[in-house]
Amino acid sequence: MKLYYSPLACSLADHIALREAGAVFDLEQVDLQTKRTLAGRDFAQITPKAYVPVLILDNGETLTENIAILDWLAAQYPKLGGAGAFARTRLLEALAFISTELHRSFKPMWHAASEADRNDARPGIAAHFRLIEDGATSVYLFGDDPTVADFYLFVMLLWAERFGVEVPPRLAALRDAMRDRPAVRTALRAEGLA
Ligand SMILES: N[C@@H](CCC(=O)N[C@@H](CS)C(=O)NCC(=O)O)C(=O)O
Repeated sequence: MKLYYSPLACSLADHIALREAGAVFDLEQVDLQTKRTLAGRDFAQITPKAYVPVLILDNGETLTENIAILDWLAAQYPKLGGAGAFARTRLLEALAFISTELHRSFKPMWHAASEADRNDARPGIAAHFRLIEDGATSVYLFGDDPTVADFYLFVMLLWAERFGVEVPPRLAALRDAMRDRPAVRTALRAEGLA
C-alpha cells in the first residue's frame, strides 16, 4: 500500500490508522500548492481530484475520500472499527459528521481572505465539537480504544489548536490521549510535526 499525504492535512487520519494497524505501507508527500509529489510526479495523474488522502492498494486500486479509506481500513483491521453489530453504522455516522460538517467548517481557517472570516467561522466549529463531545461514550468516541473516527477527529482537534478554536474538555483530553499513543507519535514524527 502507498499513502499520498501532506503534513497536518486530513490524510494524517489515514496515516495514523495505517500505523495503529501495524500495516506495511509506503508514504509519499504531496506539495498541495504545486500538485507535485516529492518524487516529482504530477499528482493529478495519480488522482484527477488532486487532493489528499490517496491510498494505493496492493492490488493497484486507487482509493480516495477519507470516509471510504478509513472505512476500508477498519474493515481490513477490525480493531480500528469498534465492537458490536451496529458498530459500522455508528462509525460511518461519525465519519460522515466529521467529514461533511466539521472538516468542511474548517475551510475558512485554511483559505479565508481575512481574519474576520476566520473569527466568523470559529463559533460554528466549536458547536460541532460540542455535539461530538455529547455523543462520546468514554475516553474515545466509542469506548476505551480509538477507532478510525477518533483518528479523523484528532486531526480536527490539532487544527483547532492551530487556529485557536475552543474545544470542550473531554475532547481536549481525547487529543492528549491520542498524542500519547506510540503509533500517533511515530506518524507525527514522520510528517515532521513532533
Ligand atoms: N473530500 C475529500 C477532501 C480531502 C481534502 O479536503 N484534502 C485537502 C487536505 S485536508 C487537500 O488535499 N486540499 C488541497 C486542495 O484541495 O487543493 C475527503 O474527504 O477526503
